[in-house]
Amino acid sequence: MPHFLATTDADFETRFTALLGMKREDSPDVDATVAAIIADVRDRGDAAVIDYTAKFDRLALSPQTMAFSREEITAEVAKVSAEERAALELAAERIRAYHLRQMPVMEERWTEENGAELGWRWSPVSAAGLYVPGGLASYPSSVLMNAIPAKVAGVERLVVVCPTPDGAVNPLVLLAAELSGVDAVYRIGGAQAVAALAYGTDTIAPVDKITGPGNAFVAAAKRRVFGRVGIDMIAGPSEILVIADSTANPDWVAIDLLSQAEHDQSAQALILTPDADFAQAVTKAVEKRLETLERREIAGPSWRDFGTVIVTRDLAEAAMLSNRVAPEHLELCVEDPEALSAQITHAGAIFLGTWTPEAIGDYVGGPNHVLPTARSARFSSGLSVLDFLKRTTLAKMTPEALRAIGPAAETLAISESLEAHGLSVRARLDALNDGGA
Ligand code: HSO
Ligand code: ZN
Repeated sequence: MPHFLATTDADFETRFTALLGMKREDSPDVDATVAAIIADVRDRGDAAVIDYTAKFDRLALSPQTMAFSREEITAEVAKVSAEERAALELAAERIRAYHLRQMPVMEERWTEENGAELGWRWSPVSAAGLYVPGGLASYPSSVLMNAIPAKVAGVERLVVVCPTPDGAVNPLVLLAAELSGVDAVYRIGGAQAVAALAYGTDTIAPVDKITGPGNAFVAAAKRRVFGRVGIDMIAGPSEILVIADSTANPDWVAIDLLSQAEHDQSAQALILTPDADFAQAVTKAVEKRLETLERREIAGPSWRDFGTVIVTRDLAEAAMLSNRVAPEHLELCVEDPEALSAQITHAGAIFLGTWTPEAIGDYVGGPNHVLPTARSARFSSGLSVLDFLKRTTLAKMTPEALRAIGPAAETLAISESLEAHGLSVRARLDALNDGGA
């Protein structure tokens, strides 16, 4: 049974707070193992990567076969149906167009009255590595969502690592990599792949930023190499929160909830509505859909353990509670989604109106589907071109500008007992005074 709450219940606040603090993932402590793998890859490079791939993926590699060859990619990609190719191409085009609009003005500059010029400039990271899981969660759409923003940002070298247990390859992943302009795809995974990307081996040149989802080993490895390289985020199980009123279709809402529940037994789907009858109808529809859903063994446990139905006093209260959750995905299946959206302050992505199922955003909408989970939308955003750019600040003084603001710098330097700081300003001020400039 999902959790049922009503905001008029006497114990609502206690139960809602418990819900917010609920731990959904059992994250196994793999940190010691991961630390050893990373140390080994740093030490032995390719040889270590090859050994771990043989052990974990039952795949014999050599430095020459670590990356897919052009011929292998062509042969694999030819297996993709015309329909799937066209769908992936449409997705790629739309994601590219959206992320192009996201690009900031690359250089901003302005001049103060005293002549000082200030500003900043954006520049891309030189090389990025994208982790793509193997097996069940090897999503071609996620390749597009990670690789396209990197390319749009101007990343020069973009490589993919994707484990292929027993040699099993997903042709759609290779096609997605090709459509996004990825330079190389390595058939390695796990902590060893993350270590190879961060530190480099004879075969794999090191990158500056690693993005993409992965299992507990990958997450622990990303945490460990952070600092040496940048990382995107540590993603948790997916979440969806739907706010609906009686104008919504309970069956559509039900299947939207299940669309995230089917990702993972630890995924969470929440429905908030002021209409108790509608809440009942959605619950019924979920049960009905679960009877036949292919992934009912995943979606069912997710719905029963973490699914939540909350009846609110009104839509404003639903918006307020949703802000406390800060969901990864928020659907507003209400008559006036724009008005409700104005009340939303914390959400990874908002889907406005009954014609916008979250699945559109997962594939072809354009916005990124790599989004903050586990309430981290309170302080962070989904993946974007900005994740592959960094900002360099610019400052240019004139004699007049230095005269105007230099003395304050000198004063602060002296109060911080940093004599050379003060002197570097003073030397110039003195020269100005001597020269009468
Ligand atoms: N909803 C997932 C992404 C995804 N869905 C990939 C389908 N494929 C996390 O935002
Ligand atoms: Zn999804």
